[in-house]
Amino acid sequence: MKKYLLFLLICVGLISCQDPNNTSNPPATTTTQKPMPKIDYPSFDGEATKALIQKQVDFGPRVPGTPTHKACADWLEATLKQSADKVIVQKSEVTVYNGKQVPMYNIIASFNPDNKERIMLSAHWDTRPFADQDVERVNEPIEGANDGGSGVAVLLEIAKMLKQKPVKLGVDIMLWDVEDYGKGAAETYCLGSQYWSKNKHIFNYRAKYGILLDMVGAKNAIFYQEGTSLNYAKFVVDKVWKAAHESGYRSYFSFDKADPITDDHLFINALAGIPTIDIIQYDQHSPEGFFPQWHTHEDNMEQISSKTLKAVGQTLVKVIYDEDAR
Ligand code: AHN
Ligand code: ZN
Repeated sequence: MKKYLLFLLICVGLISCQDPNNTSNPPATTTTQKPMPKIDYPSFDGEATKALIQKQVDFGPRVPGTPTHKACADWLEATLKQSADKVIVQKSEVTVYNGKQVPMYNIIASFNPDNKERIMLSAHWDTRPFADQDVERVNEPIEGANDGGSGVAVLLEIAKMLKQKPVKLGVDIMLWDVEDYGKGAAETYCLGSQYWSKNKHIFNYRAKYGILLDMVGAKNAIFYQEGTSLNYAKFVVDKVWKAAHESGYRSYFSFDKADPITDDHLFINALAGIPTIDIIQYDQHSPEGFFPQWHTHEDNMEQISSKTLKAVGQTLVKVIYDEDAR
């Protein structure tokens, strides 16, 4: 019995010697690195984020050119004005796949607008005018809880957080319009981000990198490292996946690769030259490619998980506050 007690005491002694904050005797390999400041990361609220998706869905479909689209644009602008230092709504008209002209509102909320060190966080806020992956009512608009609502909600919650716990870093939250009015050619998608990439809201706008969110709210989502992101911005993929794993969300962020896709980040990379990745539920081996209810009337609140939203939001929190501490 005494032997066991002695053994236990030795164990406790050894463990207590491994103090991670022990600076009196640092290992030789870390002596040249500057000490990492201890950061108090705010906790990201997945439930509040889910409520922000519900709020968008309650407007009805956010199809460009409809009254519900305009109503939601006004709400997004007003909501972001409560947190951001400056909100710019970039207004124009764009021509969709069938030649029809529709109004476009890109909504851009800036924190620390005078800081030249900036990062860009974005998502599309419009929803698809048709349900072309469904078996019924294929010509009616979808609710777009995940495809449209989820990325926006995460960014609205991030905006609230940046107001509560400010950073010195410049952060731009950009909500793209007319992403999902495409049919056929890839260039018929992402009209809002294409417009911005050719007509920045600020002359000579630059950001170190960008992170796009698309379909980030479904239950059991897995985010693979998507090919376009790897082709243009591998260092951002590495940074974000590392942050996810260090935040405890390795089960959501897989190191496996997925084929390149067309999304807003492609045009931001190719036209604006800002290295940008897409966090998106995409797997070319799955039957639908995207989440199972993609472009159907089942893209509704039932598919949304506050846990998935939390995994994505908390990962962004780590990226933002680490970047600010650099
Ligand atoms: C295409 O379907 C060409 N790209 C996927 C982009 C997308 C659609 N994101 C949301 N809906
Ligand atoms: Zn879509």
